[in-house]
Amino acid sequence: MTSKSKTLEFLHLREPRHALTRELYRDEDVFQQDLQQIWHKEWIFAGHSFELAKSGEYMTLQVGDYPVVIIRDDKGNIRAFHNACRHRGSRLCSKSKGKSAKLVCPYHKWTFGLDGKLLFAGNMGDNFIASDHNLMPVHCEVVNTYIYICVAEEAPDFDAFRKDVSPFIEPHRLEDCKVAFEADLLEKGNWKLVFENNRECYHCDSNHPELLNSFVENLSVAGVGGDDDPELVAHWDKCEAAGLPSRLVMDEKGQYRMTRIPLSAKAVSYTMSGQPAVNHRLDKSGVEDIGALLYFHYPSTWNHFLGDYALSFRVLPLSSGETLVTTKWLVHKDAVEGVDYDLETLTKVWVDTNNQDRELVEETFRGVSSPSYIPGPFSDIAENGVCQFVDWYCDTMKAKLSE
Ligand code: 3BY
Ligand code: FES
Ligand code: FE
Repeated sequence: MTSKSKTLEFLHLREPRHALTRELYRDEDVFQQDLQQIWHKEWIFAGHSFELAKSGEYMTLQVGDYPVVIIRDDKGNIRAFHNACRHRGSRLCSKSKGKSAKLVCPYHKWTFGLDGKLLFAGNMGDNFIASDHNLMPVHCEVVNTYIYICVAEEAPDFDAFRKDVSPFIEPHRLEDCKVAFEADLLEKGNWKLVFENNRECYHCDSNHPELLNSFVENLSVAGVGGDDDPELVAHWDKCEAAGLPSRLVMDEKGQYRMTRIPLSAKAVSYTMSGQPAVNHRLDKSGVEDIGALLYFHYPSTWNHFLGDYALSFRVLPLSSGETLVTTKWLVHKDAVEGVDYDLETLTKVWVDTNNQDRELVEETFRGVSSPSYIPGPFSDIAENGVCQFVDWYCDTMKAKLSE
């Protein structure tokens, strides 16, 4: 049986409104299909344009089998390339971030311009045509500082997402931000468990004491809709009157969603006290308690925007049982550490929350790895979000595997 048909068979064995089966988390063919059908085809969040402020600044990441480098060129454009030399394939950049006037391969010094052109290749003789060996571009789009890349030859449409997400992020003025703190977490679990865990707060009461100082689970937010929740509708109305798009927007295919939720009474930020961590607001709405704007885009990112800071999360699968989660704490670029904010106060809640979530993911990965594991049912009340993610995954995979 091919790896495709084997994966399709596993997908058909999933019962509606139930967790995924052991094989869908553990099987190596399924993982290869996750890469080929999703990670190698979809738009993947890489990082923020303000991290590449000057020309020559670059960042690297690994999207499944593909090493990618993203760089700001001499004209100020952000470009992405396959991070593999056109000579014998060495990675050009091995650091996760850096700055370089040109991309010089460490192996035999082939040298590429920031536009990907091969500028120098020693000892290649007269018949060598340099322009046949430029770097291979990777699709790259930037929306309100969010750099998305797609390693497929043909990328899916990006415009619908751009049109939907941009009005939500715009008032938070991310282009005026900097990364105040960044943390990589290597989670020993399948990437789908990481996103499933993020899409429900059924686990919050018993696991996230720090987060619950400010975060209130709003059950209608997790799934779709929310129009029937008077508190949520009142929050949307208040924020929209102040110029902040807030009403839930869900992609028709379920790949992305934006919505703004209220925080608990008196809390205006994710801090232990509920008070702002940064003495410099991002938005100009004039409303103090705007709550949190949430946006996710499958399979690679979820995000929170508060009045005083924002958080971006990036998920990358390293193997069937290992996932890299990178969190960035974004503050206004003029906010000074030690004066306008204190790192411990800023990062405490989500450093703790991330660690707690990592442990939940790892324990679940251990449990679902048992041959005795039988997928249990989702709660109709508290697990509509996680069911929405799992349905998106199964529907997307089935559609692509049957193409
Ligand atoms: O995974 C979590 O704990 C987060 C908290 C906020 C949204 N999500 C449920
Ligand atoms: Fe890059 Fe040889 S592999 S110069
Ligand atoms: Fe959690």
